[in-house]
Order: sequence, then C-alpha cells, then structure tokens
Amino acid sequence: MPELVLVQRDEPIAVVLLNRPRQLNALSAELMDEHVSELQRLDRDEAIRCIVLGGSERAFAAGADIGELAQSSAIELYYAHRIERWDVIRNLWTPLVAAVSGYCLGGGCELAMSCDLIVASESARFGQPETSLGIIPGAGGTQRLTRAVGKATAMDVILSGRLLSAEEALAAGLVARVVAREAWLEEAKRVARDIASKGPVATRLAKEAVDRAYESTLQLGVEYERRALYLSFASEDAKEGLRAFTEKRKPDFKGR
Ligand code: CO8
Repeated sequence: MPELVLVQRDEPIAVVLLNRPRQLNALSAELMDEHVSELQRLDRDEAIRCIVLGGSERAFAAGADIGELAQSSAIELYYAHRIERWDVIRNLWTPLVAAVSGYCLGGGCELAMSCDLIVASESARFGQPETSLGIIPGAGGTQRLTRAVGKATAMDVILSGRLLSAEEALAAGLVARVVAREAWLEEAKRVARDIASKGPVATRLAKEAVDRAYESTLQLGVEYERRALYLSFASEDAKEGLRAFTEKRKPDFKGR
C-alpha cells in the first residue's frame, strides 16, 4: 500500500502531502489521523519554522470520505472525535500554508481554511457541497467560510453547491495568492521559506494576534496585540533583528 501521507523536510520548512490521489484525497479517518500526527510531530520540531500542507495536482481534498460517512452513525462520529482533528490543525504553533490545486471541497475546504493562509493554483475549485449529500458542513465550514468571504458568497456556496474558482476565491478573500497551474507547490514552498526566514517568536505571536481578530472584540484584540508586542521585545530574536538592521546585515534568528 502506498503511504497515505508524504513528508519532505527541507529545513527550515517541511511539506506534508495528502497521498490518496485515486480518491481525490478523500479524508478517511486514517488519512486524517496520519497527516494530523505528522503535523503535530513537525510542530514540536524547532528546526521547522513553516509547514506546507498540500494534496495532488487534481485535488487538495474532495472532502471527507463519503463511503465512510455513509457507514457511520451520529453517535460513532461523536465518540470518535473525528471532527476535532480539524481543530488540532487550527491550534498548531507553526505557521501552516495550504497549497491548493484542483478540488478543495467539503472537509477539504475546511482543512485549507484551518491553515493560516491559502496559496491556490489557477485550477483550484473551492466548495462546500455537503447539502447535496443531505448533511451540512461540520468542520467549521459555515463559520470560517462566512468570516472569510462574507454572508452573500458563503450562502451561495453552501446552499447552492456552487464552486468558487481560484480568482473568485482571491477576490472574496478566501485565498492569499493565486499562482500558475504548474507552480502551485513551488510557490507555496517559496511563501513558506519567506515566512520561515522571519523571527520565529515574532511570527508565532503575530499569527496568534491575527487569529484574535476573529475570536474577540476589536478592543480585546488590540490589547492582546500590545502584550504580544511587549513579549516579542523580550526575545533574543528581537534584539538580533533590530541590531542586524542597524548593522546592515541579515539577522540570524534562533527562535529564542
Ligand atoms: N469521498 C470518497 N470518495 C471520493 C470523494 C469523497 N469525498 N470524492 C471523490 N471520490 C472518489 C470517487 O468516488 C472516485 O472513485 P472511483 O474511481 O473508485 O469511483 C474517485 O474519487 C474520482 O472521483 P470522480 O470519478 O467522481 O471524479 P470526477 O472528476 O468525475 O468528479 C468531484 C470530481 C466533482 C470532486 C466528485 O468526485 C465529487 O463530487 N466528489 C464528492 C465531493 C463532496 O461531496 N465532498 C463533500 C464530502 S462530505 C464532507 O466533506 C463533510 C465533512 C464533515 C466533517 C467531517 C466529519 C467526519
């Protein structure tokens, strides 16, 4: 059996690829478990400062595995904590770039939205087609898509099953960058290397602060940001970054 998840280390970044191409990377319980475990392992690895999560050229992931869902009862899903796998990703410390080519549907779209930013190929198609199956998005789709693209587009996508093209997703604010078809993975790696070159402590604090914008009031978010700024000043990285600028050299960040 081929491996379900491919991991490439290229310090300071790592690339995790879902590898169930014949099923369009349908997110079986096993595939979710394996790639989430890999992400958690890399998250604990200080040499890795940014992770790219991708699929294949034809599909990032076409959703949860429908065959498995058809066999599952509500209580089994509830006790198996399957949906919590998506929350684990949301709570990783290391910045996570989703590299999306082809179909990015249902639980796959929710997986991409759980990452910190999405780099999409021109071929990417985003959707939450669950109501066609008689169910609704369950791993954050109704909430994260609405916050990303607004109510009008989210209602359209979720209720009609319409797929958003990469350009539409960019215009709507769901994706950060759209890149040429053949460059989807290389460009995502380039973005990851850019992120990994910055001060690691500051990057993590900044990522947390941006997330606060979604999860608290403006006032609380601004206060959180200020405290995070003071904390960043306490890091060795801040001393190094500020000194390197004045000495006109590249900083050598240690993540301390
Ligand atoms: N689950 C299982 N198998 C799938 C899935 C999927 N989500 N998507 C595609 N496949 C399989 C197909 O069955 C097919 O297998 P086979 O060759 O053995 O018949 C193979 O992948 C290729 O697919 P198609 O032949 O259908 O390829 P097309 O190019 O004709 O169509 C589509 C591509 C449009 C993407 C089509 O496959 C499709 O509509 N797929 C289903 C998309 C979908 O409905 N996704 C939502 C799933 S539900 C969900 O994600 C809910 C998440 C809730 C949280 C998780 C709870 C645990």
